[in-house]
Amino acid sequence: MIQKDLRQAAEEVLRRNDRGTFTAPSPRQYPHLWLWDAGFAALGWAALGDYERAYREIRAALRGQWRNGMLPHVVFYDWPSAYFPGADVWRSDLASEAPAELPTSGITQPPVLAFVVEILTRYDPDRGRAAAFRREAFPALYAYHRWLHTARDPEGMGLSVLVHPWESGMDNSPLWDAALARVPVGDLPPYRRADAHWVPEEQRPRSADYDRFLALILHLRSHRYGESGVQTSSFRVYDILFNALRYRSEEALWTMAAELGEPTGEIEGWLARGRAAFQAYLWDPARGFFLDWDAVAKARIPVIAAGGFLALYAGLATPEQAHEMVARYLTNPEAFAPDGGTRYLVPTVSKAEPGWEPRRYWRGPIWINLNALIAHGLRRYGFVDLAEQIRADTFALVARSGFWEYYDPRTGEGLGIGDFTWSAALLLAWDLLEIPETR
Ligand code: 9WN
Repeated sequence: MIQKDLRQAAEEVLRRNDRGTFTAPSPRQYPHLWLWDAGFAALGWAALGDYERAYREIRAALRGQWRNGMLPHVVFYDWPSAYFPGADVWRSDLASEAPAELPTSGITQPPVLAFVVEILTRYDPDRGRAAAFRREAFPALYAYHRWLHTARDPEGMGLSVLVHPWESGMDNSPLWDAALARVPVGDLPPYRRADAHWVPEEQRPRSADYDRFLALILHLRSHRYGESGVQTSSFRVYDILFNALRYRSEEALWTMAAELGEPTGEIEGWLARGRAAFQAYLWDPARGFFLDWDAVAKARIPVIAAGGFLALYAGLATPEQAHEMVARYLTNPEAFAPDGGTRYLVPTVSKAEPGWEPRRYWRGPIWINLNALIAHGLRRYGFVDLAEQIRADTFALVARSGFWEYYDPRTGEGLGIGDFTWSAALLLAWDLLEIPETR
């Protein structure tokens, strides 16, 4: 149960960030629609009982869909703004597949929408409305996943490749350090970051990262966001978090297809290939952990990051693998567990990583979306007490500091931007993320 005052405070954040059509992750720092944020926001609205508003959030995300099926990571509602890189940098109008009237980015983000829609329509007490919304959203979700398996699986791996760190949602994770170092920066046009206006610079990515973020956009843009840009990108990785959420979404897509009387065969093929790929390419037996794969270096990325635990949320680890990951890393004070220095679960990166920085964005701090997904994954494998500890830590962080974008795992101090939408939404919707089989 969530305390009444926390619930009220979370609701206030959602209402303040509500722009009508969509919920801004933060009206100051991120004034447009972001793809996975929209999924989490929709869950928050549902937890408040406002399913109409939740469906409107999903519709707003789907309205940005490209004709090839891609769901862009930003839909520039309320453009212009001070956000960098804005619609004028992305120039989706150069791509023939982009929506004509609505500027968007040209890359995607973790595919959460299909499982979010399945959850929303499972809990909506108005069964007629739920069935109608499933029917409405299904074709767009299906087209998106087909794109993830075609345009984004050029090597036939059974996994989707990412061509920009922003597609992972974990922008400057140490996971990307080596791969980003190889990205040629070339002659960049002069630009001004807007992200360090509201947030101290030392909590954000470094300038060298931003140069590469921009260089990668300009590369993809010069290919009009077509497949040739994907194939020639100097940054190509297969990420656990992204592909685990894709798998979880495809399970949900399968459930919805079966109920709607749609064919399920293609989805079953996606699931089988995804499951096999996790074992064939991503499990590292020596380290006892799932590791990302760098398609340019043709090697595993030897960084232990919290995203690895999302294999549990998707049910993609064997029970033995789950036990090894938990014993060697999650409950190990030298890796993720509290050690006196850190006091809360789950830092984004193992403390043993040389790239660990407890206050800088995706390099160490705690994020509430990862905590919620990790906790429900642990429940799926029977680690009920550990799941409860993560839940208690997360609620303690919010009770101590409020709804921040991320938190210092040593002190619990809130970092990044305040009144952050998904931190509020997922506190409300924590239980909605539960995997049906673990109930
Ligand atoms: C770039 C909106 C987004 C989140 C990402 C987070 C951050 C953007 C940025 O904010 O990324 O997409 O400008 O830093 O890393 O996960 O979706 O909240």
